[in-house]
Amino acid sequence: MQLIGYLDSPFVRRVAISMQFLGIEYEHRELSIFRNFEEFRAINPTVKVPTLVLDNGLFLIDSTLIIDYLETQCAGRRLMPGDSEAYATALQYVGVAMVGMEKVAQIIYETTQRPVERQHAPWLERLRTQLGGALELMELIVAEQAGGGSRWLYGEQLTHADISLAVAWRFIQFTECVSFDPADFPALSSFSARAEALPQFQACPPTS
Ligand SMILES: N[C@@H](CCC(=O)N[C@@H](CS)C(=O)NCC(=O)O)C(=O)O
Repeated sequence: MQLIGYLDSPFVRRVAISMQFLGIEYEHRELSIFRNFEEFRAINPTVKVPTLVLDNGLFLIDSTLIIDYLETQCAGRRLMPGDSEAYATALQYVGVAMVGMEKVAQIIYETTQRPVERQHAPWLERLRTQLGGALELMELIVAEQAGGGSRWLYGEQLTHADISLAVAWRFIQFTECVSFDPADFPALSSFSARAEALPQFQACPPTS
């Protein structure tokens, strides 16, 4: 199996880290959606990362769908809480973290792919407001459900909620187009520091 995409994409990184936790081996292929557009297009005409190329040549896209495949078809277990109520909250937390990632990605595209004079300020303002909303929720989730970042959300084992929140915060914090003071997000900062110290996260450094 080949996972395509740089780990500077939080969507690629959440898949890579999940594969570490699930013990699934893969080849990592670093292709850029911009610099390697034509090469990428030959593999996957939609040019989206993450792309997972299966051994039979089929390719999968979208981190959540890829994770679904990996868990149900390869690992036989899921990085989700078993209890129904906890499962629902974990889905909500993953969703909030995914919006955080998505809004930063949209801000990056708006500010790096358009000439300055063509950038639409109200649209950027909207994206930043949505990102702020996601971040406030992320901080609240970790503060209330993970002891202010001193523990994981659902006990000893990390779930996709833990992985997504940590990956999203790392992405948001180190992206130049947005700036937030970590001091305003103490729970997320300490949660992220603990997650980033784990071998599964260390194996997937967000470099480009
Ligand atoms: N919902 C998708 C989002 C993936 C995504 O937007 N990836 C970005 C890179 S961070 C991408 O492929 N951008 C290229 C494009 O949209 O044209 C997922 O979870 O995989």
